[in-house]
Amino acid sequence: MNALIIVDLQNDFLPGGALAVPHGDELIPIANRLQSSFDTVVATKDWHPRNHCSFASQHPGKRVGDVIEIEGLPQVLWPDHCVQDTPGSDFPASLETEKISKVIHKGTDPERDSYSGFFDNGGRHATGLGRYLHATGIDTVHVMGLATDYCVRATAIDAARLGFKTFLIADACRGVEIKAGDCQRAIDDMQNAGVEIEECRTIVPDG
Ligand code: VGL
Ligand code: ZN
Repeated sequence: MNALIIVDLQNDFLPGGALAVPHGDELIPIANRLQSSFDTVVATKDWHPRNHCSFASQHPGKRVGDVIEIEGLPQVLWPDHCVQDTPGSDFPASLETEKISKVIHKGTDPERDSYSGFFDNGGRHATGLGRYLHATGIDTVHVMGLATDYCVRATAIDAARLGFKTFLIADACRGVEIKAGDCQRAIDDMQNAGVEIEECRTIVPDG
């Protein structure tokens, strides 16, 4: 059984949002079109408290884009984004959500970030996504969403590590690309972790 994992397709990551990913809005019709090809559709939401440690605003003297250390891990500082229960953390209104059977909220602990939909960045706390997919009989996952070089990368790598046959739907992702080449490096990292790369047309041939 296969599942589509839609990563962080939320207003704040779309053009006009607090942490806009270029062309992120192009993924809405793509997600709508892909969903009917899957047994199960799940989505992750970046879901931060107002005082989240990944926000530059919480670190006096630091700026967006600075990298600090949190619990021994490098942490990029972001603008405030995807604050729980704000419009920025909602799915866009035009995203079809009826088929989404589970929404996993991540990044909820103020003290640690969670790029992956499966675990926090230290790998210490599971979100419940792995357990849910196993309980649903899923052995294969296809990952799409935002952003290629952060949460998509981490989610796909963890899925492969957990033993799911894992595909990245490469043209159904968009990246932040702070540094030129970040998206390609992320794709290389995913491939090295055992993730297979595919494109939408292998799933919806005339889409
Ligand atoms: C993300 C940066 C900060 C993502 C989330 O969804 O890729 N990126 N929080
Ligand atoms: Zn975040």
